[in-house]
Amino acid sequence: MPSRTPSSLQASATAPAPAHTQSPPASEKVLLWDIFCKVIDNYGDVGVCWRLAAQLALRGHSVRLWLDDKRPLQWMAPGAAQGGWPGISVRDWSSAQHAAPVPETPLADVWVEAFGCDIPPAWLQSQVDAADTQGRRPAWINLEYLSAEPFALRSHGLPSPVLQGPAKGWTKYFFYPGFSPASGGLLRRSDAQATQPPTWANPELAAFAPEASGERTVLLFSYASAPIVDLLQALTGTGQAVQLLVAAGQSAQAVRDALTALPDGRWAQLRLRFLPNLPQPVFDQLLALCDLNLVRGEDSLAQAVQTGKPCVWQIYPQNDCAHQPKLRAYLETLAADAPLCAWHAFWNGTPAASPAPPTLAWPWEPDSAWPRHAANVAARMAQNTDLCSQLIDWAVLRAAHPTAQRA
Ligand code: TRH
Repeated sequence: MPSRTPSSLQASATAPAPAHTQSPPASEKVLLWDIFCKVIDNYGDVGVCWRLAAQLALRGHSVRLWLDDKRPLQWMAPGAAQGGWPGISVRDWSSAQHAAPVPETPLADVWVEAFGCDIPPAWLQSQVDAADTQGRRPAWINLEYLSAEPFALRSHGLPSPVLQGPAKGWTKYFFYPGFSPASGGLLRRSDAQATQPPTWANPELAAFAPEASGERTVLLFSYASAPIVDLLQALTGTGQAVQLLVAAGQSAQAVRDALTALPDGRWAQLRLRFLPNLPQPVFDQLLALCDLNLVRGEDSLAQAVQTGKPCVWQIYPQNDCAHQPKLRAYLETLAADAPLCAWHAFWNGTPAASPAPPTLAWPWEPDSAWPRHAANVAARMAQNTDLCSQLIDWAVLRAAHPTAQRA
């Protein structure tokens, strides 16, 4: 099996500039990207694609982001759907589905199919015709879900021949995000202020700043299946003033249900603050400011891990527990210690988990190793080439050498 990264790319895989440095090398060729995203459920599909689009645009590239549901952008990236973000044009998936595109959609340099969404055939046919006319083919990437599992590393960068449809005979390539230097890497924070240290003085966060009395802040961004009552009880038993910032949606509903089910007053020393849906850059800053992040899905996990702050991941629950191997692979990659594994077993309802919450470790406890471990993991991630840079490197190489194989 050929090596994953052509030697010419390995040079670019050296340790990148510190995380969140957006300014590209002056020599970087800018490209036109089509990113296709079908929103399955929750927000991560849009979240990842928007983050990638924003990073590409910050580096001078042009992006057409094709979405079948733009609604999350109303709060995730206000103004984006109305063309408010330079370099990014948000397009209706349906406009590619029912008719060949109008001439203003010139052939892109790169196609990114997010999470195997399959490009609409009508649009694909017209773009294949354009490719045949122009004698060049876009670099075609299937951007997969983040995973630490071994199969993802084995599959990263491999070619996938197109066996049917308008592009029969073409080749697309798998890109797997990951935590390892041999993976596709992680997307960094996508805002232009990403180089600025986050602060509670941010106008959109100031209302949620902790009290000066040494209050700790925990962010809750979870699925409805999370053991919320056990969490609230555990938080009230730490002997530490805590404010729990509850993300909008499933988390907020689950907390409100818990409060209804249990007598008032039980949570007296716990400050509960319900958040609005925040713009993605603001949410990223919040992750960097909290003492403990309880995150879910993939994108908020990737961001939380890179903040260097302690975090616990609630993996997307699946009926056949297929998500458990993915969780185990993540914890192994982090070299998680027993308390962190216990937290994840409790928070994900892992069958072996004790029915009642174990004595949960808290990162603010004296001599806790958790903050140091989290900072070490973030430092490791910062040394990996980020996903956006890897995608650009490969697409630029492919544009210059159409037969270039990343395999
Ligand atoms: O919303 P999620 O659970 O999405 C997940 C992922 O898409 C996962 O791949 C998929 O398998 C599963 O759904 C079905 O969690 P995730 O991945 O963290 O995506 C949330 C996005 O929303 C992320 O980009 C952060 C962003 N966000 C904000 O911008 N503002 C907010 O206030 C909140 C709560 C989230």
